[in-house]
Amino acid sequence: MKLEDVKELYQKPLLDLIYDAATVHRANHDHYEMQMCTLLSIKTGGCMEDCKYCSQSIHNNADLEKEILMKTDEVLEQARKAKEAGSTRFCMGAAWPRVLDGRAFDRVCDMVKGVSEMGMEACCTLGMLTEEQAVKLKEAGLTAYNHNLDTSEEYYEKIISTRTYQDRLDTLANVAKAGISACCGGILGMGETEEDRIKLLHTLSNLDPQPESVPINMLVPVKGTPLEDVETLDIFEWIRCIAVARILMPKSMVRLSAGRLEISKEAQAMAFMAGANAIFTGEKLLTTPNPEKDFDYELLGELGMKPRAPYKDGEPVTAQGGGCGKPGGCGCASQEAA
Ligand code: SAM
Ligand code: DTB
Ligand code: SF4
Repeated sequence: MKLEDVKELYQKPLLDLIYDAATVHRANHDHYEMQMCTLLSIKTGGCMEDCKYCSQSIHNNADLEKEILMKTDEVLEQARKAKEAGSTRFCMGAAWPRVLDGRAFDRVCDMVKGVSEMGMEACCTLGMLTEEQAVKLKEAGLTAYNHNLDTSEEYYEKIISTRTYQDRLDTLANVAKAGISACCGGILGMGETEEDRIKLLHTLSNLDPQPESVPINMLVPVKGTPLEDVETLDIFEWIRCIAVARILMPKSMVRLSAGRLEISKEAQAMAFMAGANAIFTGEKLLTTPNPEKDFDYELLGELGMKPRAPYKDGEPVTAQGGGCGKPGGCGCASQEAA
């Protein structure tokens, strides 16, 4: 779709937009299902990039303990716990600007292999990546690689100066060449304009192939970062972006990522209506807090929704759905992996 058409869509009356997005959502997905995912920071802090929003950049002054790359066993233990808690996708994040070949990367490949063998979708976000490294991750069993465009190309250089938009696009191309699905989205509420949000959605939807997953992060204003005092984005703008993402990328998982802790359950329900169908569960994202598991399962229950089954090679691993398979789920661990 052309930029002008995306703009026209974006500016529709909100309730019409949500109605249209809900229609697209129901035609392409089971709208009762929510994919539950867990994040783990496998290497925390000390990152050389200067992303203005990030707690992990050495250029910022966030109060954060740096941690070296975790051991494979520890990561797989966390993955097992996440699976028991009902998660079907496990995403490992490292505060690296780029992947360097060597023992650390080999260890990450072992982690991916272990998570995949548990019957969970394995996802990584490790910064920039070459095609050869992407192939290694694919061979280890990686389902998806998270690499966000974050905002429009124009606003990007106001947020990050140590890399370019083209660097991001190059990594996304390497991921696609290796046959790995891309998880690619952005951050809203960084002081960008409506035009920037429209351009981001336009660029995301014109990626070829479209991202399998589109994380929509609401900025978590971390103390000690240059964006700590940025004005909070109106929640209807957040919902508008989710609806437009759903219409432009009908088959993608639209993933509510950072920022949910500050968003009311009513607004989250509206986002589900507008087509969001994946959330990160667990009380921590990478370094910032997230709603507790009970909040999420209660909300799904109240709305008559249920956790989604994991998918491997396009086929569901379980026939019943996540947890016990009851609508709304109960957070139980009775998930049988094939
Ligand atoms: N270093 C890798 C990279 O930048 O691609 C991976 C880790 S990075 C923390 C993953 C994503 O988290 C970023 O692309 C950004 O979209 C999101 N993120 C980081 N800090 C955030 C914050 N304070 N609020 C919202 N989203 C944030
Ligand atoms: C994404 O887009 N959001 C997640 C995941 N991909 C890796 C990360 C959110 C991080 C929020 C800030 C933090 O916890 O440090
Ligand atoms: Fe580093 Fe990623 Fe944080 Fe940027 S977003 S500072 S690349 S960890």
